[in-house]
Amino acid sequence: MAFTRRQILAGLGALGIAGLGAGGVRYWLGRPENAASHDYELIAAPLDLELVPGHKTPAWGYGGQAPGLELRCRQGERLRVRFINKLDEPTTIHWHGIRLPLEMDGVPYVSQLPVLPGEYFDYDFITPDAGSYWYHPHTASSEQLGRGLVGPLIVEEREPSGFAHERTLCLKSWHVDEQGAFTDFSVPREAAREGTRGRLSSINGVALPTLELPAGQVVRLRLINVDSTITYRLNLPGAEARIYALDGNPVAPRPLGKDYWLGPGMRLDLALRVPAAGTELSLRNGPLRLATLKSVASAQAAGDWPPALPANPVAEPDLAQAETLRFNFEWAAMLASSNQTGPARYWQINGQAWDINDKACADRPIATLKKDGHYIFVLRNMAQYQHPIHLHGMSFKVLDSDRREIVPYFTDTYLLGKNETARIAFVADNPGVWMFHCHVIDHMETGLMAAIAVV
Ligand SMILES: [Cu+2]
Repeated sequence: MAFTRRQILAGLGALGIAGLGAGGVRYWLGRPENAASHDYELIAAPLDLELVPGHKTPAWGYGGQAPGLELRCRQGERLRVRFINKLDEPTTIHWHGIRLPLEMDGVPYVSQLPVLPGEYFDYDFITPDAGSYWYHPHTASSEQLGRGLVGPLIVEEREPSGFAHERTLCLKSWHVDEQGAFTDFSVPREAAREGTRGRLSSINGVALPTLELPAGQVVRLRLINVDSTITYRLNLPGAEARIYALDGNPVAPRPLGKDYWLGPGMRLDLALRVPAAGTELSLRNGPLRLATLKSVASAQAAGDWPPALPANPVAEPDLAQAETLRFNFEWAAMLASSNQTGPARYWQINGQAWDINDKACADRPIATLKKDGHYIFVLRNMAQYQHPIHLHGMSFKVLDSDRREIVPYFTDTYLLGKNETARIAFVADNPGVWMFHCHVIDHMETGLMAAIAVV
């Protein structure tokens, strides 16, 4: 793969961009009133946060906030982000769930060179699918995501969706102590198990927030799990709530039910009928409150449930002609003690552990698919820990599982439960070398990643 020469920040002057720094982000070409233009300038830089009252946390943010600025585009239109690295270390941006060309995928040494301190990179791609997505680095992930480099990317439907109100809720736990100081983002004994959890839970960077919602209205809640480890068991006791989309992709609306397990990287679009003014609901993770949703008086007439969202244009796999490939996700910690060189390897796929320090790993794809071929992947979890399995570049259809009832749906991340075997299928319609990995960052960084080539 040939890379364009890295551009240096000094070159920005010639483009007439001045005053970078304070504020951190703005549209850099402006947004003409009547034209479809989604152009951003996005800076990654250190950012002090007050996560614990009275204490500073030395976070890193996008656009002067953590989680980062909400980027918005419209389905079928072009998103352009001039990304400027003002950190002291290399980084990239990966656009989770967006089906885009490989050069825009943000994986260092696979789709681009790392963006060095002081440099910029222009991300420029069409967003083919509407829905809730997010962005984050694909370099030094446990620390970079851990310090706050995560942000929402919302792709609006081509036509108005029928939701008059919406809120984006980014769920993240912070690895901080009582003084707001960062603790270890990755602890080996946790990495070899469920992953290292942060202690301070938050929504949009605030612990236990109260969110005001308009009484009588149906509000679209875009819940995005930007956490590195935690699977949230989301529930809203006493609420009238319906699921409209999973991981960006619309489903036939159905009640939220008892709970929904949202693994790292996954998204849930929920419609909530906000109760009478003055009512409070608890958004919870299992029994733990994450936020209070408080109903406030609204002058608008009561809203009704919008129709189902239109399907995204994802190719339908033909199971009759599909080739089947098997992937075993294995716990390999017992092997780790005999391997004293290189990074810890606690996990592997089909006997192979990814080495995050080996730039050539992607030259040895675990599978090579034929462009436009139809494939069934059998995903088998050999361990007692869950793995949210994510594929870059293409969406896949979840077919079935030996552990639960599945209504087939398209996604980019499937939460593979303990000892579960599930089948997914897709058309390999995007050429490139695509990462295929667990989104528990500790698992990914200690072996649970592979490359899938489409040629
Ligand atoms: Cu995992």
